[in-house]
Amino acid sequence: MAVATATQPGSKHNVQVARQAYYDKISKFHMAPLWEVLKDLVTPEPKTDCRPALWKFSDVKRLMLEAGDVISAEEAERRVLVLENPGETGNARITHSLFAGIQLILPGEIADVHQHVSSAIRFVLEGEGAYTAVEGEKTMMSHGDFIITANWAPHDHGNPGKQPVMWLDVLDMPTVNHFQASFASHFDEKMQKTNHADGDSFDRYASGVLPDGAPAHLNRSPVINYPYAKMRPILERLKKTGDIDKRHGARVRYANPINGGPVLPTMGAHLALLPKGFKGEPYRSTDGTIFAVAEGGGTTIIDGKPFEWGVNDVFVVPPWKRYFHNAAAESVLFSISDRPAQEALGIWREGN
Ligand code: 1HN
Repeated sequence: MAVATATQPGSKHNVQVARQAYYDKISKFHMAPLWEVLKDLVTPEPKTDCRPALWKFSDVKRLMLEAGDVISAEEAERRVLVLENPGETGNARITHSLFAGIQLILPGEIADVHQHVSSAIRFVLEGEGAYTAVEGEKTMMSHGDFIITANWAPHDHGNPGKQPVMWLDVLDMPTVNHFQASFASHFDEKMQKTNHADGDSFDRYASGVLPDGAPAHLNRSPVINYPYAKMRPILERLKKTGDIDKRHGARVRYANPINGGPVLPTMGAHLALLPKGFKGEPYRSTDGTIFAVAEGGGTTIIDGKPFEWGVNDVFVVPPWKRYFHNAAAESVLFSISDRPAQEALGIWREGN
């Protein structure tokens, strides 16, 4: 009986050697064998480097205030600490598609006006007295306010108040850079001229009327600030009438009042109230999701591991990892993800 050895034609070893020689040859023509990598490219379930992670506000605040001693807002352009996903260290992202960071602006500081293709949202964590100016509207920032800065919208921030102000920034920058479509520009002046009063865009577009002649199609919301003071009572109404989703709690979706769609084409956000003692049912979806705690305290089990959270903590759930929330106290969770982008492309899925 013939025994295959390393020297026989047709042996496993010879096949490997012949294939490698072939791969080396085709590589000179900038070609490669799909069959060697197919299983890693077309996975039966989502594959991600993103890991579940949580940032305690007590750490974030202490370290962020130290950054105030190290660099001024002007020198930094934006004094932001990147929340780096531990599975994507060095890549300046919290999920594969989204950037998240914490920004600090100290009393007396301004952050100059600029614009870029990346859309941004801000969710205000702590402090009063700072403003952001977006597309001619200057809006004061308070805890829980959800502020959008759409693609190419000029924006600058300032703090004429007395307290340090911190907020969560989330940008679709990794998505824009995936398409290699980034542009940015600066203005000669440090602050933009603002002729729209605080709350102007909310009152104009989100009061059941629209300015006559407003566009019927707009792929981003014209509202700059969705104030927490206006959103919080709506959650209370949902709670009172028992409109509580078994997975998400009493939840609203931040909407574009022009068409009911998401606030931005690349990012969508929700605000959810979890009643005290809420024990959520498991949920998973293909959009890796960033949570910020507006109120309360509880635990979210992500992929079998508990993450305990309190006010202003930020945590992230990777794509398709199963999670459920337990609320020790009545809690309010803000969340944001790339779901609108995935839905537009027809690739978003959810499950339990
Ligand atoms: C940016 O422009 C801001 O305008 C914040 O406040 C964070 C992160 C990456 C790129 C641009 C801001 C940012 C950013």
